[in-house]
Amino acid sequence: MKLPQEGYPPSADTWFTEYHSPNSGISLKVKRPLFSGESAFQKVEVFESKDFGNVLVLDGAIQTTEGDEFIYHEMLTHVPLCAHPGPRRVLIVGGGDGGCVREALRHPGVEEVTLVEIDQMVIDCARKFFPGISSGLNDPRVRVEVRDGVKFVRGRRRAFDVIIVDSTDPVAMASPLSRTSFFRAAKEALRPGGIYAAQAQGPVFEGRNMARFARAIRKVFPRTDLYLAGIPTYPGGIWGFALSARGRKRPSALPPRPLPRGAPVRFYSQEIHRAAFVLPPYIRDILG
Ligand code: AG3
Repeated sequence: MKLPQEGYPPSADTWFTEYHSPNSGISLKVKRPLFSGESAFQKVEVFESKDFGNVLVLDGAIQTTEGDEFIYHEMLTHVPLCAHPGPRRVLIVGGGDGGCVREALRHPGVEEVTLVEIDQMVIDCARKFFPGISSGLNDPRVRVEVRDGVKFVRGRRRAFDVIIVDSTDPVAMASPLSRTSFFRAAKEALRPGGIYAAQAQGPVFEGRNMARFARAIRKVFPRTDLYLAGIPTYPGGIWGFALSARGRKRPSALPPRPLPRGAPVRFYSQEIHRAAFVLPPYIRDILG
């Protein structure tokens, strides 16, 4: 462990900072820039960090780091998939890095995973700079569609057991993914007993957005429960997810099926699954 004075002040080296407010943010020391490009949709950057491995940044916001991606991808994928009694067809909207695809493929019953990512540049960067995350994209059970997820979902009827929305923050490009019209289309696209899960922002800096998101989704899926995981490189370090069920039971009450023995998960477990729905009172207050 380095003593703080050896690595400070940060200005002597190159640091990447994502600002979470005008007054705070997270900084990672850059070992080496790897990619910077402007797609039709967003600014795409990849760099190697000292502490978290390779980092994918979209429009200035950290999306994925090799060091802590397992927490986010396991929690966004296994919570809905284990809450479903027997998922066979899975749709992932966004998530072009392939992390949710990789996790979904750990379920032996899953026959088909469709990934609908709007930005080819994200997929290309994932294949090149995040091989351990994107590995599942070449699996024969996976169909990759480079398309707008909103348009893809519209008009599909009872096609999927689980829909996972792994989007960027719901500003600009990703905002249609948190509108009631999208939630309605997604509900139609679910088979009976289907489960919907989405990243729902963090309560620390985005509490109001998180509350708004919860209200919007409950208009379409009255049975929606929020759950949390600690993710070191996301704003505030605590991240929220929404789990919605088409059926009659509250999604947090659906007993989690076990993962196959030996599945290489590092964060998810049945205990974590149940515990993640227990919200601290200050977060319950934020959510109203
Ligand atoms: N998608 C959601 C990341 C949100 C992070 N927000 C931020 N850093 N402001 C992550 C994609 C991973 N597959």
